[in-house]
Amino acid sequence: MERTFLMVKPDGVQRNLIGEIVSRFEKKGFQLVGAKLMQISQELAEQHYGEHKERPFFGELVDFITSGPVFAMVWEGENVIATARQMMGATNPKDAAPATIRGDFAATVGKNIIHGSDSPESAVREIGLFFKEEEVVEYSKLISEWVY
Ligand code: DAT
Ligand code: MG
Repeated sequence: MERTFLMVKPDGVQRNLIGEIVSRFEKKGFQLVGAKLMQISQELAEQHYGEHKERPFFGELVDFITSGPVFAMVWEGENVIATARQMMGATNPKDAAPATIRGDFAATVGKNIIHGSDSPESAVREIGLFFKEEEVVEYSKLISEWVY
């Protein structure tokens, strides 16, 4: 089963959106297999956003993601990487469709509420950056027979 890394960013935590966001992925039928509230270090932020280090907004991005606690998660399900990206909405909330997380709750690209892995390669990389192997739990739910 496919896995992805999702994270409620500091703005989402401050705005009390952890429950709302977890609820959307639960109701869709995805399964939570890892989660923790944590403070991201400067070093982890720079690693996580390494692909953007030459971009003009890199400094702001690192400052923002380390500005308060985040809620880091691993979710499992068929096609969860691409479907979660669709449920998140476009990177810039002004382009994000209604009924997406960014479309419903965010107003500006610098505070867009949620991160999600964009490919199988980044999912593996990001899960490995944020979670120890024993922090991701293997389990099954009877309800999955009613989802798949
Ligand atoms: P996403 O988070 O949708 O994967 P991304 O990987 O292109 O988007 O960028 C990472 C984050 O960087 C994004 O969530 C918000 C910020 N960002 C992206 N483009 C930006 C821009 N032009 N100005 C300011 N921040 C930006
Ligand atoms: Mg990205």
